[in-house]
Amino acid sequence: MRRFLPWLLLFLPALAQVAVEPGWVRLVPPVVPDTAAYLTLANRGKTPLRLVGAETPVAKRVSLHRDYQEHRGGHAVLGMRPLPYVEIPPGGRVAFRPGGYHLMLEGLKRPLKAGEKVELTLLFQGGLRVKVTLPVEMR
Ligand SMILES: [Cu+2]
Repeated sequence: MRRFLPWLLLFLPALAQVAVEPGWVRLVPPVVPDTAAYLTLANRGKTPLRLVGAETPVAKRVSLHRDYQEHRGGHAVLGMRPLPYVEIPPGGRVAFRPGGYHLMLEGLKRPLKAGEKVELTLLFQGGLRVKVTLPVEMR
């Protein structure tokens, strides 16, 4: 136990800084290789928090994306752009939801099933890793 103590002291302040509120992963048809995960991140600390990426055992890659809508020649164009990071200000919260930020699970290794739980490890600047489990839902 004693040898774990320095590790705990190092990471507890950071762990206490981030609060993850429940989210979900979108159920997609088996032929679709990518899907999106949504959740809300709250920063309880006094310094900005940057989400820089994520990992999951069910996909080859996870990217940070933001949906956008533009008007071009009278047409509404929908798309999404990759982001290098998402910053949560001190005392603030950022919701990942359809039409805004999402975590793109790219290259699913197998089709996901409704109701199954997907493990996601959130990677923050500075090396903090936070593991979350999100249900797959049809919405
Ligand atoms: Cu995306």
